[in-house]
Amino acid sequence: RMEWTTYHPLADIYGYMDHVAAAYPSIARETVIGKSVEGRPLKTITIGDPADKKPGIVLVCGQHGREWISPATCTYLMSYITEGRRASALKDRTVTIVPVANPDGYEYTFQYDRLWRKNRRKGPRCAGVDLNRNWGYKWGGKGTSRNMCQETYPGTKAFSEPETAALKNYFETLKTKPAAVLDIHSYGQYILYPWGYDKVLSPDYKEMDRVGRLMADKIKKEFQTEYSVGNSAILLYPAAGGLDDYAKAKLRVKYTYTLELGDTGKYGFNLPSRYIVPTSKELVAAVTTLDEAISTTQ
Ligand code: 0X9
Ligand code: ZN
Repeated sequence: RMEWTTYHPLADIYGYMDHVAAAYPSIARETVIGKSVEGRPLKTITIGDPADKKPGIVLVCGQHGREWISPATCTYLMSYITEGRRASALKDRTVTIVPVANPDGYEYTFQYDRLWRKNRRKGPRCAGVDLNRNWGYKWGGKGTSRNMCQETYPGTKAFSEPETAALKNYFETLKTKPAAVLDIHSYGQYILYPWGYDKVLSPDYKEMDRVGRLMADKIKKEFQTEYSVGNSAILLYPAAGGLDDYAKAKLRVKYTYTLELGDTGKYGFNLPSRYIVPTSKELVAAVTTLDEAISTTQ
C-alpha cells in the first residue's frame, strides 16, 4: 500500500493512515485534531494495545515543510509498528504519530517552492509563520525574528497558528501524559535535548544526555551512522518557542528530544529518496531504544 522509494504528497500519507487504521482496527486509531490555516486536516494516528500500561511516546513530524525525510520516516514507523509488530518492539507502549504537522507548508514544497519551511499564513508583506517558534514557552525569544518575511518569524503571539493550537489542545486532552515527545526534523544528524531557548541546561539534563547517547550508540552500532548528542542551544543554536521546550516546561513531559535526521549537509533538505529506508531504520532504532531505556522509570 505504501512504498518507500519516493517522497509522497500529503494525500498519499493520509491515504496510508486510513489504510493502517482500517487494516489494524484493534490497535490503530486515526484522529483529526484540527485544520491547518488553509483548511487541510491535521491527522494523528495512535498505535498500540488499548491495554498498554506504560505512558505513550508521541512523535511530531513535518513542522517544517521542506524537511521531507521527517514525514517519510514517521510514515515508515507506522508500518514498522503495525505490519512488523513483534513482541519485543514497543511492547506495552502506545505510539502516537503526527506525520505532517504543517500540511500546507508540505504541499507548498511539492507544488511551488521545494525549500519552503513555514506554514502558509497570509501576511501583508510575506506568508508564513515558523511553527517551531510558535509554541508557548519563551515565545519570541532568541533565534526568532520580528520580520514576517524571515524563516524564523514566530507569529503574532504564541499559538497564533491553528497547527500548533490544535496540537496543544490534543496534548492537553490526553488522559495520560506521554513519557516522551520526539520532534522530528532534518538535517544534521543531531539528538537534541532542552533547553533550546538559550544555553541553559535542565536539572535532569544528565538523564536526558544518557538516554540520548543510548539512542545515538544504537544507531551507530546498527548502521554506522553518527548522530551528535547534546543541548539544543549549545550544539545547534538558541531558538525559542519550540515544541520540545514547551513539552518539557509546560506539559511536564520528561523526555523531549528534537531529532535532526540525515544527512550532515551533502544533500541537506534535498536528501535523495534512496535514503528513506536507511534513515527510517535509524528512527526505528531511536524510538525502540528510547522505549527500552525509559521502561524502568516510565
Ligand atoms: O530550528 C529549528 O526549529 C530546528 N532545526 S531545523 O533546522 N530543523 O529548523 C531545531 C529546533 C531545536 N529545538 C529548539 N530550539 N527548541
Ligand atoms: Zn526543522
